[in-house]
Amino acid sequence: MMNPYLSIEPVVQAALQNGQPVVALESTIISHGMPYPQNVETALAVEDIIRQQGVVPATIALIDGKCTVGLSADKLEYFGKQKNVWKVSLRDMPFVIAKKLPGATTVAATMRIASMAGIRIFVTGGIGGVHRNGAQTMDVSADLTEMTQTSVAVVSAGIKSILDIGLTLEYMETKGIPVVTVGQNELPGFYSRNSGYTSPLQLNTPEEIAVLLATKWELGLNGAVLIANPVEEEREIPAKAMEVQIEKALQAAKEKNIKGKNITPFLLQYIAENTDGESLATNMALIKNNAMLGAKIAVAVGEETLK
Ligand code: PSU
Ligand code: MN
Repeated sequence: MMNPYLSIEPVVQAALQNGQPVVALESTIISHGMPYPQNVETALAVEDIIRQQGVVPATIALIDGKCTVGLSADKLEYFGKQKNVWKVSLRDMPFVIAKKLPGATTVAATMRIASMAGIRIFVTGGIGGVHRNGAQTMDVSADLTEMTQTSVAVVSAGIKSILDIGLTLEYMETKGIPVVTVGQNELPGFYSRNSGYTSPLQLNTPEEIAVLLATKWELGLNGAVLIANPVEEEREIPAKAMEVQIEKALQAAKEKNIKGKNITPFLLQYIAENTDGESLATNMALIKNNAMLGAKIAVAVGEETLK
């Protein structure tokens, strides 16, 4: 029986039933990660890229007491424009559903709902992780704990250096979350192709990634795989230039005493506003780049399971 809190759009439902590839997408990135109207533009473009690969996109959000899998263009517009949308990670999920409030789902919440719906591939921009100073503040994103238990592949552009990348990698090693960089041996740093950290693993094709996913899950090793896809060279912002912006944003957050779930959206917005739209353009480009890769992985996973 289907979970009564789950509402799957008919196109997505049909694809899942027929074994066609489906890719999940998050909504926090729309409501809290980018400004309007670029957020909606990006959400629509990302879905189109996925469709062009013969894959069905399923953007996930909380609407009217349901975990909704697959959003219409109107709904995407709503989540991009509306100011009172909750940022929902696992902690706030039961509250927002019980109260039937509109909720944009983070990586953690989106992964859980994708898994409930039977979707194995999820495309985003960047994940949450261990914050700088995380050893003292204990600010560790629920994205990481969710990745330890939910078997969904997370396609990202790496880990943004608003976080402590080193501590985040240590946590993922402890918890058995493979981190795979595509086509290079250095972990990308979201806006930049470089992060200063060697990637734990490297694979070069969607087919190789599909085999890794199948192997992990067939071994009974539950949990996510983080796939790090470097942004295109023409679009990257060098790590050094970004670091200046990040330091400024962290200082502003400290002065304003921003904490908890508000810190990530605050930093993202601060950086976007202070880089003259350049970081936003990079952000849009890398999500599209990830959508293309995620769709190809979804196709390859489909072919792998037929073997
Ligand atoms: N990192 C990014 N871009 C984002 C986010 C993180 O580079 O948009 C969003 C994602 O939705 C992620 C969430 O799941 O922020 C993490 O929030 P927190 O650190 O509060 O767990
Ligand atoms: Mn946090």
